[in-house]
Amino acid sequence: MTTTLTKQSLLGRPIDRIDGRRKVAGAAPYPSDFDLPGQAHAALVSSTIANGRITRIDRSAAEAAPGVLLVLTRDNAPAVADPPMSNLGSTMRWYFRDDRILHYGQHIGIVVAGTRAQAQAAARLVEVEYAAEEPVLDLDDPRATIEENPYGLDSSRGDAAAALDAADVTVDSTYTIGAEINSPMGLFTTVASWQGGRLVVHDTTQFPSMVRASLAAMFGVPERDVRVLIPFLGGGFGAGLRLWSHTVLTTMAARELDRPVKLVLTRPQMFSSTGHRAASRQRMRLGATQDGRLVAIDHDAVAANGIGDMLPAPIEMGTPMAYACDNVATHERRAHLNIAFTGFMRAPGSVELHFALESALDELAGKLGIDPVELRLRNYAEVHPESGKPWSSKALRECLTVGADRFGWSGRDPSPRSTRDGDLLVGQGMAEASFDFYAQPCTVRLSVDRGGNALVRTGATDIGTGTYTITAQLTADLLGIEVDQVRVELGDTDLPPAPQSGGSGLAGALGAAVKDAAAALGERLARLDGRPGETIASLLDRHGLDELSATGHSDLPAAAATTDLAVAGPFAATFAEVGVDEELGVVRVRRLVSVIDGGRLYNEKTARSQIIGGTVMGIGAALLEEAAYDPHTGRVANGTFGDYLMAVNADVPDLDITFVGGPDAFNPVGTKGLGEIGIVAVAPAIANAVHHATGRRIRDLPITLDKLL
Ligand code: MCN
Ligand code: MOS
Repeated sequence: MTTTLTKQSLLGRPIDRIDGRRKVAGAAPYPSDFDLPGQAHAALVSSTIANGRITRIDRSAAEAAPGVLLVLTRDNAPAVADPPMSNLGSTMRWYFRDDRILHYGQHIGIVVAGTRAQAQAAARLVEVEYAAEEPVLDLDDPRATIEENPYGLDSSRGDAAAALDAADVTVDSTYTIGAEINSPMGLFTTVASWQGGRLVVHDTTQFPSMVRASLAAMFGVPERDVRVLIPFLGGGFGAGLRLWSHTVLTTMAARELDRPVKLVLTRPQMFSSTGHRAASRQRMRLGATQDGRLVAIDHDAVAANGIGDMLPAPIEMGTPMAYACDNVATHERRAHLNIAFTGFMRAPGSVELHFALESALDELAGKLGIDPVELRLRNYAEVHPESGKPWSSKALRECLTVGADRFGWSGRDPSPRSTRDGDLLVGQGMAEASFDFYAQPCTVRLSVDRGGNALVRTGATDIGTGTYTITAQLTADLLGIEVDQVRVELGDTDLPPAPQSGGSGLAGALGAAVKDAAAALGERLARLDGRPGETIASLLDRHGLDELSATGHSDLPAAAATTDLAVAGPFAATFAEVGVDEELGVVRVRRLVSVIDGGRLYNEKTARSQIIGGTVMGIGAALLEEAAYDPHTGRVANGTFGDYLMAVNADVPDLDITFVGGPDAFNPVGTKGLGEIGIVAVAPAIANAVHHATGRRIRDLPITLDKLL
């Protein structure tokens, strides 16, 4: 195409975020920043029991309270249709469908008033009577409804049972993880207004097209009459991948009142309204030969789910692909409990699997007397272990070797309790990880104008990952212009249809669509007979054209179905050093090295930020994060930022992050997802380091001090 090809590639360069200045100046509007003329404010009424039925609701005191405009409960709410299943396989269970209470904090009603304080005060005046039953909160509770093989992903190759029996050495361990709550900084917000039959919603979501489709179906309006806006999002970490009931209630209230309504969840409400990583228990059985060849993996997993809820976050999915092993069996179950509906939380399933698998491998390495890195290399899956196809890219070996080198792994004395630093026991552990990413079809519109500037538009959102920046960077690279000549518009479902920012899939899907658009535009420009080295601006100018546009599309799932490659996700190896104070049981992470294969990088800086963020979350998962349920009410008893502990700066050492690997052969831009892989190997690396330090194997996350005393 007719562009200047002399410049160096812009792709991969660590440029600053193009929206950075707006963000730090407070000029980037998050959902809670939107206020509409004439807007009223809403507050939720939530259940104070976790199991039972509503026997009576009395709205009268709330309705009589100052400033109250509307109180909606299931007694007076209009009927809505069920929402469709999203392409991530989840759907919302509409609470008002019946009088059942399924979990603590379930939304029972919405109160709308002139001010937020009035609405919140009145919400407390709604009287609710219940016929309460004891909640079922525990995975082991015999009253829990158990679903076998809920995703149809139970798998078997070879004969794992026979291979386990015949193995020289075996490990048989059970690992548990407590419930973890996605806790983005931005409180989830909905501002809904009906404008002449058309619904306009500012909503905290990672998946605007899904919210549009769901609200259209529920309220019986065509999709084109629903517009979802989310130009900036204050974090989601998966919480924004489902439609939640507060969005529906706010939309309903706005329609009933014919007035814009704004709802901002409170922090405690975030602990029961926007999903979480379900508690899980896994039994991992490994069999190996004396020289460290894996002959059997048997993986049994059970995870919690809400009652009547369906969320596909399978734990067993990555197990058969992890290592070259002839005999692998996986089984999964789902236990339906009186807990708030679960959601996706950064690397759902994969975090759980790798904690169990990588801890078990560490146990195996100890039994065999083989170095943990060497054990993984001996069982390296050179090709896809199930299909035998070559990977589209896999630099996991480099992750392991480069990581070991940077960490100084070879100097490690393998025996536990071998190293001290003053009062501390020092330990070093490692783990590897893989992750499947979910790119969905994406469409973009690309225009160039006579000034040589480009405009890229698509309905996806930027949840803090850098989508604006990498889109501008790729476009500039493809068109041979500067990054500041590209404007990017996102976060509006009136723009071309786009998938979720989730499943580490957006960058790949969007990039492929931009590349397609640039190629289409290139063809149109080529027909204008460019002169060698001529810029787009001059070409358009010479032909008296104001602008030229093209649409680009990507459908990576369709491409994956026909490729001869095994489409690989990203890979990682993490090495951790911890110091453990044995008298206090306190674990501190002293050093952490992660090496990542994310294929080709869009932007070395935003990519690194992704891995830093994932690593910090991983430290939280390893040592701090857990929702504690009150056994009688089912309430998350630590549902505030004071009580629910997450990793903060003081918990995080300097992080050493390196990228390895080259362009992926499947994705047209050569990239793989990066948003989730950073978390996956962190908790097992830390748990393995704690074992190396103390000789104690903690198989239950988080590793709180009571478990080490
Ligand atoms: N990137 C890159 N090179 C690649 C791939 C990605 O430079 N080869 C960088 C880009 O800056 C890109 C980002 O990584 O914008 C993430 O890309 P991708 O892996 O495709 O993930 P998505 O765009 O689909 O983002 C979702 C992902 C997920 S699933 C969770 S969970 C998560 C995450 O992103 N939640 C986040 N990172 C988050 N970061 C922030 N700030 N907030 C969240 O809520
Ligand atoms: Mo990520 S849990 O897929 O938003």
